Amino acid sequence: RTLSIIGVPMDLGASRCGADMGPTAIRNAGLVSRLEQVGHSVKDEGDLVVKRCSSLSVPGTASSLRHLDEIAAVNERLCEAVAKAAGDGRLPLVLGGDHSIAIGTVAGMSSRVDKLGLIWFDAHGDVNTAETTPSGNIHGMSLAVALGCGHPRLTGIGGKTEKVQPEHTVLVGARSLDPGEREFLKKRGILVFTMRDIERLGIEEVMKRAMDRAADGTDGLHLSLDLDGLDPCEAPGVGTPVPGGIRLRESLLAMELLADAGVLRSAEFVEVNPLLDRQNRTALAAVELIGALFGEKIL
Ligand code: DIR
Ligand code: MN
Ligand code: MN
Ligand code: MN
Repeated sequence: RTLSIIGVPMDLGASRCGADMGPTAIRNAGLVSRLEQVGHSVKDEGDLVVKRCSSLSVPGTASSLRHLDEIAAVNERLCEAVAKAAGDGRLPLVLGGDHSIAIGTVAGMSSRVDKLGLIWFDAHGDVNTAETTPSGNIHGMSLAVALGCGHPRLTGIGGKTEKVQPEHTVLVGARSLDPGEREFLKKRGILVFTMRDIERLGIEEVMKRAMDRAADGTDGLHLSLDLDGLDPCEAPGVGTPVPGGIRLRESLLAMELLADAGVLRSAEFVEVNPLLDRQNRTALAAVELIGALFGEKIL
């Protein structure tokens, strides 16, 4: 397979700086050579340009979307880059950056894939809107935008407003949802596997059910993986760690099951924050997961 790596050094969607260094950290953890060892041919397209902002950590008012202009502009360009790669037959692998960049990735893929399924691996729901956000941070809104809900500057990126259907969208790893998010997920009937479900069913069964939803009746799926879905003891370098997460070994199995199913059209790995990390552990975990997702085998 031919892959396109697209880095997005974005940290405007969260209120902590450092996620902008994620793409560099993941590359330095050995990403390209790992993919080449599995036999893929890799085109590293480098990083998109994201404007620096000095007032990043200044508290903004909740319900006003912070850095909307620049986030919309970057996601427009990301959408184009992803659509171009996919249109040329390369599988887009997007490196973040905070999770607001999923807006552009999903928009780009949905312009190339008729019916796109979506697996959202995350401790959070990312389905806030301007009305429900407790923080004003757009990284907590990107799944809502992909489903067609949110600021028109964001939902308007790419062709259609609804990039994915709720019945083809699955959340895996949820353990920190805001009240408005619970309501949003319930109202739209989105399948959510919380940590409780993973504990009780096991990750294999959860992934089987997740793929049933996201891959059945679609033309393949996008994996949007927030590293904070993992347990912070194995992925400490994230802006909003939540204890009690998915273990690395379970996450690796999840990636292997996705690889075996052969339904993946694109993937993104986001929220790696080297400033909060220890010895690049989180970027190394990301590379392990990417290796498994793209066919590394132990035997
Ligand atoms: C929270 C945190 N739900 C918000 N979200 C995070 O600000 O909307 N998403 N951390 O990754
Ligand atoms: Mn997220
Ligand atoms: Mn998260
Ligand atoms: Mn986030």
